[in-house]
Amino acid sequence: MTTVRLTVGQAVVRFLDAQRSERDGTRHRLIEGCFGIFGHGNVAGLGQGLLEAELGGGLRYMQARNEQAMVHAATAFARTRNRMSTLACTSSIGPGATNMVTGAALATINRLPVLLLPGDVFATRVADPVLQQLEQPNAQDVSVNDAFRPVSRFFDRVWRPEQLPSALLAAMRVLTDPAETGAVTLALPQDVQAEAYDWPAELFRERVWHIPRTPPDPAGVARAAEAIRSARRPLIVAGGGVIYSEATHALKEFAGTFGIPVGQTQAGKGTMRFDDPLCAGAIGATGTTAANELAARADVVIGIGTRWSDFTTASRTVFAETGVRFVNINVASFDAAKQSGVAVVADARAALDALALALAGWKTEPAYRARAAELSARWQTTVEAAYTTRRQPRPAQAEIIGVVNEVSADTGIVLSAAGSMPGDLHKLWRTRDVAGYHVEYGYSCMGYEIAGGLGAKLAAPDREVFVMVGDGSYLMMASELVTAVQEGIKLVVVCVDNHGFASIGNLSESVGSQRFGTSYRYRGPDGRLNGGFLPVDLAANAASLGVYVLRTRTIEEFRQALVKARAADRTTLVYIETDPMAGAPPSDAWWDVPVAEVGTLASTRDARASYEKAKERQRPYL
Ligand SMILES: Cc1ncc(C[n+]2csc(CCOP(=O)(O)OP(=O)(O)O)c2C)c(N)n1
Ligand SMILES: [Mg+2]
Repeated sequence: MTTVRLTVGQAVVRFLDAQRSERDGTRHRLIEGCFGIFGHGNVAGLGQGLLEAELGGGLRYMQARNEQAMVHAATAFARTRNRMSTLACTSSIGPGATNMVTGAALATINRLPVLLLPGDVFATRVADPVLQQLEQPNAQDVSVNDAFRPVSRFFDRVWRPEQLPSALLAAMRVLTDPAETGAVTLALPQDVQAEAYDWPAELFRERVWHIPRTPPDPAGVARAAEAIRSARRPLIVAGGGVIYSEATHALKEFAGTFGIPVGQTQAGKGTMRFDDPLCAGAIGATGTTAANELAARADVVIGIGTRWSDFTTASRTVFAETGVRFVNINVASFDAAKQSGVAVVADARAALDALALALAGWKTEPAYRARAAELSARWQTTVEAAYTTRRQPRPAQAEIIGVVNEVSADTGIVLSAAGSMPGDLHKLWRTRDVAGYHVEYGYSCMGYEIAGGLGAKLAAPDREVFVMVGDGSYLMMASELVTAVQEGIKLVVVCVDNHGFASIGNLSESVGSQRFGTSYRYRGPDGRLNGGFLPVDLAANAASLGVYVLRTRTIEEFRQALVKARAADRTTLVYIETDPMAGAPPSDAWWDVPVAEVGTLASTRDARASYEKAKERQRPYL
C-alpha cells in the first residue's frame, strides 16, 4: 500500500480539498475553503496545514473576526449554493470553539451543511489542564466541545490519527445527505493535529459524493393523490426544501396544472414569483392576508420541503378548517411525519413529478382559483400602499423595503435574520428570483446578517447582496465588515436604526410588558431605562472599520444612496433612522408567546385575557 506521511492537520486539509458533490450530472467542489481564527489549539496543526496548502495552491484560507460569524458565513454560503458546496471552519480550543456552538445550532436547524473543526484539549493529557480547558472532576474525557453534540448532526473527536479516515468519511456522508445534513463537528485535540502518520494514499484521491433524488414510494404517492383528489380547497405550503432540490420549476408546473395556490414559508419565499396568480405569498404568523385566508379554509394542505415551524402554522391556528388534512413531501421522514400528514418521503422534484402523474385529469374549481388570484391581487395593493406610506419625520421600515426591492432588481439578494425585518420582508418582499430572498428564520439569530451576507456574496460573486440589519443586530455582530473589507468582498449593508429592539418592543407591548427594556436609552431621573436615546453612531462605527458609509435621512436620500451603493466597488453601508412604531400591515395572524398568568399590572392581566382567548383557536392537527 502506498502511504503518505503527513500530520493530522495536513491530512485534513488535503482530504477536504479533494471532495466533490454531484447531482444531475453536475459536479461541485464540496468544501470551497476554510475560515479560521487561530489560537494554541489549531495554529500549529490545522493552521500549519492550511499554510502549506496556501503555498501549494490547495484549500483556500480566510481569516474571520469572530468564530460564530464565520460559521454563519459558511452556512449562508451553503444555502446560496443549494447545499451543494460549503466551507469549513477551524477554531482554537475553549472559547474559540464554544463561540461556534451558536452557529452550529443555526446550521442544524436550517438543515444547512457546515463543517466545524474545533481544536480540543490534549489527547495525551500530559499538559492538563491546558489554557482554556474545562475540568470536570467526574469525567476526564469531557471537554467544552461536548456542547457541540446536541447541535450537530454528526460529532466525532479524533483521539488518535488512526480514527481520522473514518471520521472524515462519515462527516462527508452527513454533510451531503439531504435528510441528515446540518452542522458536522470533528473535534481535533491539539496534540493530535500535529502528529504525523503514514496515511494510505487512497485517502486523498478525488471523491465524489452523489446527492440522490430519492424517489417516493408509489404507495405513498397513491395515498397523497387520493387525499388531494378529495380536496375542494387545497393549498400548497412551499418551504426551503423546494429550493434546495431545485424544484421551483416543477412546483410552478404542478400548481398551475392542478390549480393549487401556494403559500410560502420564510425559507420557501423564493419558490415562486410574487406576481404568479397562484402565489399567495407568505403564510403564517408573518403571512399575507391572501395565504392566511386560503389557509383558514383549506381542507388539504400539501407541505413541500417544510419543517412546519411554529411561525408557518401561526402556532397551529392558521389552518382552521375542521378535519383539515396534511400531505407532506419531505426528504426527511422526521419532517414528513409532522401534523399527522400523509408522508411522502422523497426529493421534492421527484415527488412532484410522481404526484403529477397520479393526479392527471384532476383540477380545482375555476371559482377557487379565481378567489386565490383575487386575494393575492388585493394583498399586492396592500404592499404598494406600505411601500409608499411617506411616514414623517422618519420613514417606515416598509418604505425602506420597497426601495431595496426596487433597487436590487432581478438579480440582487436580500438577506436578513432577526428583529422586525424578517417578518416585514416575509410579508412585503416581491420575490422575482429563487435565490433573491435569503432570510434566516430557523434560528433568527441576531448577528447573522453581516456574516451571512459575506457568505452569500462569496457563493454568488456576480450578484449584489443587500444585507438588511437592525441597530440591535448590528451591535451584536458587525465584525465581519472587516473581513469583507480585507477580502475585497462587496456588500451593500442597509443599517436600519430605530434605537433598540422595535420587534421585541411591539411584542412586549402585546403581552402587557410595556416595551420594558427594549429601547436604547439612558437611565432617567427615576432610575429606569426611559431617559434620552443613547448617542450611538453606527455609521461612524462602520466607517471606522474601513467601510464606505452613506448617511441618509429621508426616503429620497435613501433611494439615491442605495443606487450609489449598488454602483460602488466596495462594501458600502447605507444608514437610515426609521420610525419603530410604524409596523407592517397586519394579517391578523397569531403567535403563541405565553403571558404571565398572575401579576400586579393591569396591562399583564388584559394581555393574559386576550392570550387565553387566542389559545382557544389553537388546534392539535392530529
Ligand atoms: C442572538 C439573539 N438574541 C436575542 C434575540 C431575541 N431578539 C429577536 S429580535 C431582537 C431585537 C433586534 O433588534 P434590531 O436588530 O434593532 O431589530 P428591530 O427589532 O429593531 O427591528 C431580539 C433581542 C435573537 N433573535 N437573537
Ligand atoms: Mg432596532
